[in-house]
Amino acid sequence: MSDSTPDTPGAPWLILPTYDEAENVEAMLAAAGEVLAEAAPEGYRILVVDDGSPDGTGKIADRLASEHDWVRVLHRTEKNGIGPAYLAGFRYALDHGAGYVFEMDSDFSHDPADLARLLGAVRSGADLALGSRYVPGGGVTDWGLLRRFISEGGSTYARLVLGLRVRDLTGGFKCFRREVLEAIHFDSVRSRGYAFQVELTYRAVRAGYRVVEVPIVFRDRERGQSKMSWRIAAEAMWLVPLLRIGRQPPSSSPAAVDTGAQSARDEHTRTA
Ligand SMILES: Nc1nc2c(ncn2[C@@H]2O[C@H](COP(=O)(O)OP(=O)(O)OP(=O)(O)O)[C@@H](O)[C@H]2O)c(=O)[nH]1
Ligand SMILES: [Mg+2]
Repeated sequence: MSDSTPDTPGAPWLILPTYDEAENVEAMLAAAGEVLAEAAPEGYRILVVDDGSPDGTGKIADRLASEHDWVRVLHRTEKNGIGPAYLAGFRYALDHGAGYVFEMDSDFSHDPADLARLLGAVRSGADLALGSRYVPGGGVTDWGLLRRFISEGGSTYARLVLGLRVRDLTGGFKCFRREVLEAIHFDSVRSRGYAFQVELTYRAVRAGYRVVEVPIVFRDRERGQSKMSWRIAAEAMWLVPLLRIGRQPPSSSPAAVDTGAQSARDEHTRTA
């Protein structure tokens, strides 16, 4: 592994959680690496966080890390949910000087080309840019009615319960400015699945950070197995109201809050 290569302070780090993504991981790294090389020529890193995938995803990632100095791998011993995997990845990236941190699925549901637009939104003033399916210009392809209902219904439910104006709360394609993650107490984050995405965005808004939605089109995975389950959806149902009643550390600095659902293309800014 090329851990010896110094990390550029302030660089963007993309965290890719993987569980049984042997069919996707190499192409994913190549595609995302190409986009980041252009968007951040001064330096970038991609960190694969693998939970001991039985299909050998971690070994493929290790080989890629030995070939490219911008690839890093964090191995965890057991499948523990996407939330804990991301938190471990965030910690690693912050410890290595990341200035921006991305979340993205490793199954091509999120288009790596959109990394550039998310980074652009944060560089031009957002604290957290969300890839959003539910603002004009965004959407989903390939989904049946039931899956649409669960996703959009879940976002609407969380939006109403939490009193936010963000349209896509359950999506997992994001770019954080470093400071946003530093303000979140990782130890007190309890959710693992979709609720994890809701919880992080909620905390960012509560802490006074500016959240912007960038339209994206979400595609179904073509390779590998889905890990979405009813248990993950059910977790979101009961955890979201708990977030609202404040069983978490209070936000630190209530600055000007922009909770407005907004596409990066919109010129105007709505403030709460
Ligand atoms: N490290 C780690 N990664 C996970 C875990 N669960 C899911 N992932 C990864 O997180 C990303 C999103 O998970 P998906 O399986 O695509 O789940 P989903 O997006 O909810 O479901 P589909 O889109 O239907 O496939 C993928 O890159 C997975 O490999 C986990 O427990 N640990
Ligand atoms: Mg997926």
